[in-house]
Amino acid sequence: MDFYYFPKSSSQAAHILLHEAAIEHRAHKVDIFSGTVEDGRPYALVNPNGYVPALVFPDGMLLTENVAILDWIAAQAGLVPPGERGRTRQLQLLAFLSTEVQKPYVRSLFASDESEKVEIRATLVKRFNWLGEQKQGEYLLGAEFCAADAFAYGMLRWAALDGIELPTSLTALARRVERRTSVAMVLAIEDEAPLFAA
Ligand SMILES: N[C@@H](CCC(=O)N[C@@H](CS)C(=O)NCC(=O)O)C(=O)O
Repeated sequence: MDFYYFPKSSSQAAHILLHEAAIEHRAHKVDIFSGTVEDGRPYALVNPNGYVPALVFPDGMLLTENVAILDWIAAQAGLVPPGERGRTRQLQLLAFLSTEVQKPYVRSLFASDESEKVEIRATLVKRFNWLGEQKQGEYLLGAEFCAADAFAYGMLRWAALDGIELPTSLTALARRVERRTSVAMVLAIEDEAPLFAA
């Protein structure tokens, strides 16, 4: 299976989960600004929509969208919270992170005026506070690491690097997630440093 990513982007969660689930894959770095894969191929030939992450299965099927990719990897490796509504609850948080955190965050980077930027950042503080209130144990959805933790970790890195105020429950979560071997492996591949280590 082929996995396409861009360092420091939202594709980091899928990258972490592929390692967490020990799913064999070839990781291809994409320059999302020039639209080129590191081997020189135009990325549009892989994903016509141009964004990462993307997974290409051995039969050629292209899977895009963080929520779908993370849900698929989670199902392969049991990274789904237990209980009748465990998967649904995880999908709720994945969709929240995708639409209520990631998208507004990216919009804030390209906001044309300062007041719009300030407004989006204030909304993000509220979103992170809500996420912090959802935390049910050492991880977001209980005692075990799940796919939502990987996505949350990537978003918490963005927030921390950008000085967005985070509740202590989430900095504790990020510190715990950062101690996982899968995270250390992906940070090394993506040439990034740990941010939350105690
Ligand atoms: N709808 C996609 C969006 C993913 C996304 O926004 N990826 C960003 C990196 S964080 C990207 O590749 N942007 C480049 C582009 O849109 O051309 C998803 O939810 O997975």
